[in-house]
Amino acid sequence: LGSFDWADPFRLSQQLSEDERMIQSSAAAYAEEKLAPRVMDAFSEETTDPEIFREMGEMGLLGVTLPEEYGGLGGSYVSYGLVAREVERIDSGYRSMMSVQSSLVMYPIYAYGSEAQRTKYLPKLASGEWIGCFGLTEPDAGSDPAGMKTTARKTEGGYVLNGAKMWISNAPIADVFVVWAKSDAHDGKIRGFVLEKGMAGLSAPKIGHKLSLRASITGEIVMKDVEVGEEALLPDVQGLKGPFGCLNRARYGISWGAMGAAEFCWHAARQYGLDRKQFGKPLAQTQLFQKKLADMQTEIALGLQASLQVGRLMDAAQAAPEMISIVKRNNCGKALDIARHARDMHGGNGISGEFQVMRHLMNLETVNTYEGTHDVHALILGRAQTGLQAFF
Ligand code: TGC
Ligand code: FAD
Repeated sequence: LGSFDWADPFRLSQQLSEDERMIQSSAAAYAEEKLAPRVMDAFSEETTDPEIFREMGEMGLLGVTLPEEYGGLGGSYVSYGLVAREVERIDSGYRSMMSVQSSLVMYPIYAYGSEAQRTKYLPKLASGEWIGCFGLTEPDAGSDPAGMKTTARKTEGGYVLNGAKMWISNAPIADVFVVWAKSDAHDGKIRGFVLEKGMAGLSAPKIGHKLSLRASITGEIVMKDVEVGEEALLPDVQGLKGPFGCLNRARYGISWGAMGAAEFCWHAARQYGLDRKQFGKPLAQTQLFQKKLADMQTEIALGLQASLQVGRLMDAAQAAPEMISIVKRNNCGKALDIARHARDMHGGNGISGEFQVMRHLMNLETVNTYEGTHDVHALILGRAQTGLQAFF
């Protein structure tokens, strides 16, 4: 019979390649050495250090799956997931910064862009010299992005964009803006455009007073008659499948990331229960405490295995979006429950920033909502098994 490692019940690490283990351990070392010491102040003061993009770029953590010729690592989707897990073990906001840059900005430029767009943008985004953001959501179009109002009007030499995007990660510090708009030149179909900081009529005010994801800056994107040339259009995609192709990748990464945050909370609760005595014995020696730890261990072990399998299928080009909905929905929902229990298991200390579990809990409220809410993914899965759409 084999031995049991309580922290890695199904021996996930044995299921990884040598390259994947190396990427994971360098992401873990970076996150522990550079991100962990900053996060408490960044969260409490609601500040985002743009230098983090440069550091992540130097470590090869931006665009992990893209080819080396564009600054990527040529790594597997499993590697990308492992990076998300290690970064989010520290903070969901830091993982957001990384995953928006990699999956929502670099990926569409790589997959849908011209060669000129790839060579202009990808190396600088991979190094973190440029910061990117992705504008899909609008004040009146969140779960239903088809209802967007942003327009691209054809002119002689290009397009004029008008509209507003809401809740956009990285926007106030972004150099590169991938935005989605309905184009009159393409029968009102949704098209992607790459805008740059400093364009006349383009602004990105910060959204303040967030109670979640405070270490990751969020903003609006306001476009008032922003004139762009033909070269700003992403030529190779039209319709909602453009933004969704990016979201598939980001949602998959989030499924790993949320498990990283959950693992932090689980380990913290376990340690707290071993250290803290009440009624003459460690809290960890009570049945209720152990039941909660067993539930956490089980959900995390199952969630990680599921993400690993979806990642392997992505690497084999066999993953379906519905598989990604299962792991995004399950892992975010379970991570939120785990963080809530870990907060409770820390008693009064659980509300202190020092113990960090409540920060994860607050962050996971966003992670459960963005990239398709928990319920929206249920409707995607309901449609896939009944053939009946229940969105409207
Ligand atoms: P529907 O009719 O289902 O589809 C319209 C077209 O899109 C295609 N499509 C997909 N293609 C690739 N991958 C997917 N996952 C796809 N899902 C749909 C579909 O084939 C169709 O193509 P075509 O060629 O036939 O036109 O569209 P619908 O309007 O009924 O959509 C409903 C719904 C709910 C599934 C969808 O709109 C949805 O998923 N809503 C959630 C919106 C969302 O996730 N927003 C995320 C914004 S970005 C963000 O949150 C970033 S935070 C990142 C961070 O900080 O980490
Ligand atoms: P709504 O769509 O209004 O949903 C409100 C509630 O109604 C939810 O509970 C939802 O599940 C429910 N609901 C909606 N439709 C149905 C239905 N048909 N049936 C039953 N229930 C339904 N977007 C970007 O484009 N880029 C980003 O970088 C980005 N970053 C973000 C960062 C943060 C911190 C946050 C909070 C959000 C970010 N988002 C981003 C936006 C995010 O994707 C949306 O908030 C999310 O898609 C939900 O849209 P909404 O907020 O408009 O909520």
